[in-house]
Amino acid sequence: MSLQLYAHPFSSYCQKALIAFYENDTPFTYRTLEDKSANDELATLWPLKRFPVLVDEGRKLMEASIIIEHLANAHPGPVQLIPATPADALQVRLLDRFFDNYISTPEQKIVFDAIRPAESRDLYGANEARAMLDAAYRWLDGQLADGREWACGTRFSMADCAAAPALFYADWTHAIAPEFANVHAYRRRLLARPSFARAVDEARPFRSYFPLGAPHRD
Ligand SMILES: N[C@@H](CCC(=O)N[C@@H](CS)C(=O)NCC(=O)O)C(=O)O
Repeated sequence: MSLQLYAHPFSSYCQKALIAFYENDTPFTYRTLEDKSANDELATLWPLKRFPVLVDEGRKLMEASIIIEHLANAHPGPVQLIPATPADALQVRLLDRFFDNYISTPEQKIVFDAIRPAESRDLYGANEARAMLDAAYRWLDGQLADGREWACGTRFSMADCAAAPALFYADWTHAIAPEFANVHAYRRRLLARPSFARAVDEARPFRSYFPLGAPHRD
């Protein structure tokens, strides 16, 4: 039985997992959540109804990072997204948490706040999220100042899978200030990586879904 990935092309966390599949040309069946049947199955598989979800021979794997770790363990390919050395793997997992918790989470907070009814908006929380993004951009810019190509050095890793869609949508939502030139350059490198370029292309037909209005650029 093939790997079944329940995912939507426009979802940032799905893109994070898809990058891992594309990096290693790992075959899978794409259960796109554009289809009602896949949506109905997802609700049964994972009552929290968050995606992506992977099913591998009946085993359910939720959370994009867990899916990537599972691929590395059970379906390894030539691109090793989790380093073999424990200390290096820990650094990758730290940066993976950074992109999820301090870039994607505040980015989604701003987007979800904007689509609430006006009387239920949380201006204080949205402003906190913007401040978190600015602090995260600044920290990341400092990390990248040593000229490293990818989040953890010379090798593309799970941290970059997390970074690519996180920075893509975060810049649309709360622009990365021009002063953070290292972050802008890193975002451009991520966009040029074939695995992420493919995910971005697959998501193009769905740009009208972006609640704040997608800009006319990547
Ligand atoms: N922590 C989860 C987050 C997954 C997540 O939030 N996915 C979004 C799409 S990017 C989702 O399921 N949204 C559906 C909803 O909010 O109802 C992960 O790392 O996979």
